[in-house]
Amino acid sequence: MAAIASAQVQTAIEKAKLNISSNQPLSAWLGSRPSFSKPTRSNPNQFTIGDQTFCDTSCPRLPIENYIDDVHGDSLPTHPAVLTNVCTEWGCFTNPWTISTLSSLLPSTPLSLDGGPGFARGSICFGSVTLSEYSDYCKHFSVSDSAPLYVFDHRILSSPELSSSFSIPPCFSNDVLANDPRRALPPAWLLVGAEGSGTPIHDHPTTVAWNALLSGCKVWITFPPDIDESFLLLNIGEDSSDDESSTNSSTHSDSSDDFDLSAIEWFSKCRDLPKGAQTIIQWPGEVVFLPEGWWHVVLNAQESVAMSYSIQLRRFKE
Ligand SMILES: O=C(O)CCC(=O)C(=O)O
Repeated sequence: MAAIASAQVQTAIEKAKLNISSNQPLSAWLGSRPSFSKPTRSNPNQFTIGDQTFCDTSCPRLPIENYIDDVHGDSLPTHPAVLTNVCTEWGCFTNPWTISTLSSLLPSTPLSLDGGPGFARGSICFGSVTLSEYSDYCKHFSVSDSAPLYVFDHRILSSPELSSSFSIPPCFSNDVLANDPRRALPPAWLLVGAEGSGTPIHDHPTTVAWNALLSGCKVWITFPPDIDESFLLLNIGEDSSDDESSTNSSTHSDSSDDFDLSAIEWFSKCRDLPKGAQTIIQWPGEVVFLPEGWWHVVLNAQESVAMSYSIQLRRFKE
């Protein structure tokens, strides 16, 4: 690795790539990507990638005022929902955080960088980059990568520069796992994503998640906790739709070989969604709420800035 690194590292992004996956040459990150048409404000409910079109399935949109007195979140839904009116008065929404505004607020702060192709999926906070370096990557270089890197940072939201720009809704204010050493991952993440970056499919078995989008556009697919996992894996093979030995449709198989798909690969390989799956096209100011155990895969259909929280409510029973 040292030999590869000294020969090839030129930029912070390249260094991050080698930290994220030291056994892969930089060339392994490059590749073509399926083209997609971004949802737009005039056509806000539709997203097309390759030959697949995903339409927003009208997930319930619920005003946060419904939960204003529920400080333990007991009455939050048990299905995915979009919470509205959460961010209306937040400074980071009225003067929205974008890569450019955040770069001015945090000119030289290193932030954690992850994402990329399937081989990098196990990485959590292995890479590091400033927002101006990441901005440069988004503008000029991310398009050469088969799956772009994604700023996913769990420290910066509590910094003085950012923490006064938003407030935690009361229904998310009591985290049973606060200060609990059994917590698997930190609760609060700033997400800054190039177009085409995303979060591969996963669930949070014991925590609910809420994700506030401040700029850009995200496309989510969610699945109930009891979904047949073969639907998630999408190990459809490059030409399985032509494979006559395949008795099932090309939507799924029971091999786990492709569990490590990046979000963009997952979307481009996905065919029909099973019953119970939801497609959510999320716009700035909307908060996606996911109950405990729901699976999700998320693609930044436009360059996006969001914050993502994962907390355990007292309603969760082992
Ligand atoms: O990329 C995203 O916005 C989704 C983030 C997510 O799934 C998570 O934080 O658990």
